[in-house]
Amino acid sequence: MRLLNANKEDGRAFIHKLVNRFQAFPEKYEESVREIIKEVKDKGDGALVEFTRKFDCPSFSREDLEVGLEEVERAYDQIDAELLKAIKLAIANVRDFHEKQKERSWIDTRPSGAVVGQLVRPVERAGLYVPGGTGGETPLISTVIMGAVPAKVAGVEELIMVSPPNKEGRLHPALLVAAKESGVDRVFKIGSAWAIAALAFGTETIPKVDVICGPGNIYVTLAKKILAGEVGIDMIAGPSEILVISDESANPAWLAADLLSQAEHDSLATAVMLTTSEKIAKETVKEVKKQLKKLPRKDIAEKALEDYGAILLVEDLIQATHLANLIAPEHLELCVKDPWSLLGKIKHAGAIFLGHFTPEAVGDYIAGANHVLPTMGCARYAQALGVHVFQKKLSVVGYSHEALCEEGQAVIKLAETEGLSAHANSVKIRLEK
Ligand code: HSO
Ligand code: ZN
Repeated sequence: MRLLNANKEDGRAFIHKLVNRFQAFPEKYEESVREIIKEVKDKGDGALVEFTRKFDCPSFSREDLEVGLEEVERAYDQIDAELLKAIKLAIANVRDFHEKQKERSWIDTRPSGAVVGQLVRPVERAGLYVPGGTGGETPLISTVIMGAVPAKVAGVEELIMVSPPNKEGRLHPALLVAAKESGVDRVFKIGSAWAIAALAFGTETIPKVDVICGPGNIYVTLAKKILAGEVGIDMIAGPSEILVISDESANPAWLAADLLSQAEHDSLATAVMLTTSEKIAKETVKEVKKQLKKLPRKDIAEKALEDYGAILLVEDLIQATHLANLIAPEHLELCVKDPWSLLGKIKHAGAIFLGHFTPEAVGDYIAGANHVLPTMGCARYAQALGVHVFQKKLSVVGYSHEALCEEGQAVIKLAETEGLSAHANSVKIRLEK
């Protein structure tokens, strides 16, 4: 892992690359994704079966598309009691956190007698994409929970989950249990760009949804980007990112573990630390090397650290917060003596983790905050997946005769100035005696 100085040439160049990381978003697969989308639009289920046979499970047929009730019941027998307990705790915490995000409808009456307000309504049907996880062997249980619970808290009537089957045409039992426990209504075994297209258009078997959420690989992400508008989407999510800010009070072994925890996600992941302490910087570099050797996903993590991994020395913690705001990381850990004193200075980050005993992994799994977060600098304007993705606001307006008398002239004036006399007439006609 490289050790740089944020105030020297190489450090500045690395920060520049980091700040502009959205530009590295690969668009080169766009043509093939567009072709996949067209196939699904034209051929429906037929295209889904064809793609799934070719890329996931050679013996797949149309009858295999939906997960049956017995399959879900069997899944409960296939996972251990401790895992079920962990799933239930995660769901309870995620539900508790997201309940607080719910917005209320409101209606106000003005002195004129006009009534204005907003109704908050859920979308009727939502789709949740859950990645396959290395051929179905590393099921992203937490991603099921992070997508499903906010949707159900929002009041979505029908929640559809999709995930690619393994070679035998199955989904991991832990995924099915997490789906059932989180309130998912129907589960389909399809993945990649064809799953997104199926949710966006609907097929003979797959219901068309209003909103699609959840992370995925580059094919999934490009399909969401192309179909956004046709269907609502949560965000364009890139590879995982962690930015750690540390001072001399931090523990290098813990810092290294946290950096590696995100590097192991993806060879395109970002794992960066800004530190005020040269001693901590050097020891963390050593620790990363040591811990990396023992990781089963060593190759992935190593590649990530090569491209987007660095430890940078900064002048002081104030400079660290300035740089963090510029980078707008998905995850920001404040591994410093007094994290609360830095919190007020953080303007842009997907999620913030306070102090030495809050590794990002607690947020990934159990704290209740959502782990689907804006990446690639989008935290400058975007936020975590949440209840808002599944709700919309409907404006409500009601005028009385008196209210229209009071404000109608202003409508007439504005409408006539815009050259829209029918608009003006619709008011005049009501004000005539
Ligand atoms: N850190 C990932 C989420 C995740 N971690 C899932 C473990 N499982 C992106 O925020
Ligand atoms: Zn993670």
